[in-house]
Amino acid sequence: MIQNPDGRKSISLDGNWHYILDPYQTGYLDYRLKPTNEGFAQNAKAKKESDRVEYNFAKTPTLHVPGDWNTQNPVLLYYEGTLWYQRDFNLKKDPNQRYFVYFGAVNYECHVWVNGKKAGQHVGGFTSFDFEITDLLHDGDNFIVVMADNTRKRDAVPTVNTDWWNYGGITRSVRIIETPKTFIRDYYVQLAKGDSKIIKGWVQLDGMVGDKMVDVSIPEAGINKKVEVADDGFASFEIDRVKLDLWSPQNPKLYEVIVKSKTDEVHDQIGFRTIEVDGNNILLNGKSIFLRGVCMHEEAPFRSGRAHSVAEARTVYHWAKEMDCNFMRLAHYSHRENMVKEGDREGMLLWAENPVYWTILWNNPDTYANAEHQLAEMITRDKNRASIIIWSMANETPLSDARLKFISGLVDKARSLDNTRLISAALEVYHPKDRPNVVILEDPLAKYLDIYGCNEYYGWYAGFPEAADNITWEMKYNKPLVITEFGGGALYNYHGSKKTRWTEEYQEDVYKHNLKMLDKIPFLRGTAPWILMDFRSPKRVLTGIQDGYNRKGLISDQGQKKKAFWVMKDFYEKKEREYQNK
Ligand code: GCB
Repeated sequence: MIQNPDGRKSISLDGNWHYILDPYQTGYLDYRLKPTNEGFAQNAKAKKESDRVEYNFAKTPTLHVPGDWNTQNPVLLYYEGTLWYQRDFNLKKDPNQRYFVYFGAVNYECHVWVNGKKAGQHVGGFTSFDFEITDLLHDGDNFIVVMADNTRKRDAVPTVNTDWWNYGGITRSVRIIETPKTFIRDYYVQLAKGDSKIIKGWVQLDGMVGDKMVDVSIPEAGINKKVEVADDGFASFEIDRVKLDLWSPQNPKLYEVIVKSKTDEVHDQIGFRTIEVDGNNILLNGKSIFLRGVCMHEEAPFRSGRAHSVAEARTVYHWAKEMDCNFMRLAHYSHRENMVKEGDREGMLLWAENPVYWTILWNNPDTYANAEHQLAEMITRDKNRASIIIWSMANETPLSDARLKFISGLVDKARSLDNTRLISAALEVYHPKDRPNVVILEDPLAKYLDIYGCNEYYGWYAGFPEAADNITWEMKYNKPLVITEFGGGALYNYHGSKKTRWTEEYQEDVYKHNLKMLDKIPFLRGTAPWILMDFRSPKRVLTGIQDGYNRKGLISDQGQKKKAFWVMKDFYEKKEREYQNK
């Protein structure tokens, strides 16, 4: 994957693309259900009136890219299956350059052709990828065809059952990146684990044609390091005795970092901070912090659908800051790059998550390979972002040996790619049979994690709000606990007694009782209630209340704050004061 597409010379392919809805995969399979010669990918046109060509992109309507297809045409709201996209573009091809088509994400599987020739295919709905198309491009007019398929599959990651909308299509930006023959494909520039005086990193060149040196410089910090490149284009480096103004929520300082080779140069904005655990504490730049968090899906405020813009990212962060948050759990999959970059600028600490959700096929090696691949893509893209402090492996996964092997394998992979961030997962609560009022945190996966993440729903799925009052928490490990979900549903502006489900008063009461319980846990170092904003989910079928939305938002899908929002804000203001002098 090409690191930092924003820092490259590129042309955008965002805009209107023609599309053909193809539920029977006619563009791909013949009437015996055998693959054709890549059917619609050819973008064939009838030349004579007698020609039989049974499709014509030029006459079809368009969809906007980036964007899910579901919310652009009412016919597509529930559509799950195959859809073909096509657009023309013009490009002046320089014979001395290389070209890549870069997708921010396509949900879920996609196949890409340029000028009728296959460029590549990709699986996984939330990560970026690119294909080299230097040899497929023409100088001048070109066309690109993408087949996107969001069919849910039992052996996929995530699997068939999730509590969010399966938005399909080219959900994030597309561009063509132009590079020199030898270019800087990837780089990693971060403080060494727990050491604010040493920068450790590496650079990977692609298409080595004898470059010997790369330069890594941070002019504002007086850093300029020349590094020798090995034959495979790889160069690792260490810069010690650095003096940097450290990144934090109070001071989201970003430095311009320039990586330069003989033929290429990439500029990035990177923040430097350390993140560690020490017993029950989470240390940011060596100082104990409390993660004043909230969860969020990649759902667009006000309009519903997949969010994609910077403006939408800002809206969400500003709501969270209004609640006095310093932390956001980006659930349940990798969110778009501009969300994470905006997190860097806003000073929001982030939890990034792989879509290993509920009950995927733990014993299936292909499912594991898929999960590991998506994890690697997430870390590859975001490993230079100061805001991301936690990689989450999974959410609410029932205990079994196969699951333990699967997720601990992912932990090893994550640590091998990035040893500086913390690893966690959102786990479930367990009660010992003889002590029903005790939560015992003893998931065997915890041994592999830096932070014990835990979801609980006292007062919503488990009993009434008072249920939380008598519960005490015990943990078998000397680690920080972060409550990665709690909460309950309420329809905005539905008022009544606190005993009436779905009222704002009921939800408020859930929050009050839960926060009282949680605040007593000595090893608690963060909370992220579920969820900042109502979001679409086809599982939520209660007419008049849910109407296709999960209503656990502290804010409605139209941006209206519910009563529980203010309860959370009070709690966070108190926590902020408490941690100021630690
Ligand atoms: C959970 C899941 C989350 C759901 C939420 C709910 O435990 O992790 O994806 O949306 O509960 O609302 O039930």
